Amino acid sequence: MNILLKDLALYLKKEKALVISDIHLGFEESLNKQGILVPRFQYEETIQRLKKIFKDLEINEIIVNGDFKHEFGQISRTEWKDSLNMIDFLLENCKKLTIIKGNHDKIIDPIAIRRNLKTVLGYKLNDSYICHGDFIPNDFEFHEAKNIIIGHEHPAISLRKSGRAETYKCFLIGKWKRKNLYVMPSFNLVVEGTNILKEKLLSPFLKQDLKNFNVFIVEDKIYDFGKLKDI
Ligand SMILES: [Mn+2]
Repeated sequence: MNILLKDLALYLKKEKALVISDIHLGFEESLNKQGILVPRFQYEETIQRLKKIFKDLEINEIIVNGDFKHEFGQISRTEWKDSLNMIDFLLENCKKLTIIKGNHDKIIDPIAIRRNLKTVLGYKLNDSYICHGDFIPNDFEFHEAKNIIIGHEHPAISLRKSGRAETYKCFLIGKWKRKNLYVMPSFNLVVEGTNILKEKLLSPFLKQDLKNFNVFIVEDKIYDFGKLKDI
């Protein structure tokens, strides 16, 4: 198996490529603006969590699979600072960095240009194609790929544990047409995500019966929870 689930990231062994998705930098600031008082730990916690992942792997390239930052319409001062610092940190840990545009990244280009990076809508690595998942691509490379890796959905699953419901970030792995589909959890450490057992899903890749999808919960390690229909 070439694809390894590593904490909230996905690692392509042969290519030594690490994929992370949906960091949503600036999320706490946007909550603050709506009057929700949360302290701001996101940037530092994201760096620490990434460091742990980097420690165990040999990484040639990193792919940020969309929604690098949160705000749609503007770049706040915190976002400028955090985004540039985060890009620099990622560049220190790989030889090549690719930023895929998500639906929250309408104005990521001014930030990327500062570091001479181009943004793309999809990225092919041998038989895997990485795209955000807010739309279904239609290019040759997408159709050729055997594995599709998406983010966007922020899958999480709510389970009862001694009477209380706890929500966990998770990977979903199943089929889309004849391809293998990998749905990654978000790297937004402020919130868990969308409870796939209850909430309506967004991605056009997931407008299908998901009962045969496998669920992998991310906790201190990755737990194989079997098929969604059995949970
Ligand atoms: Mn998204």
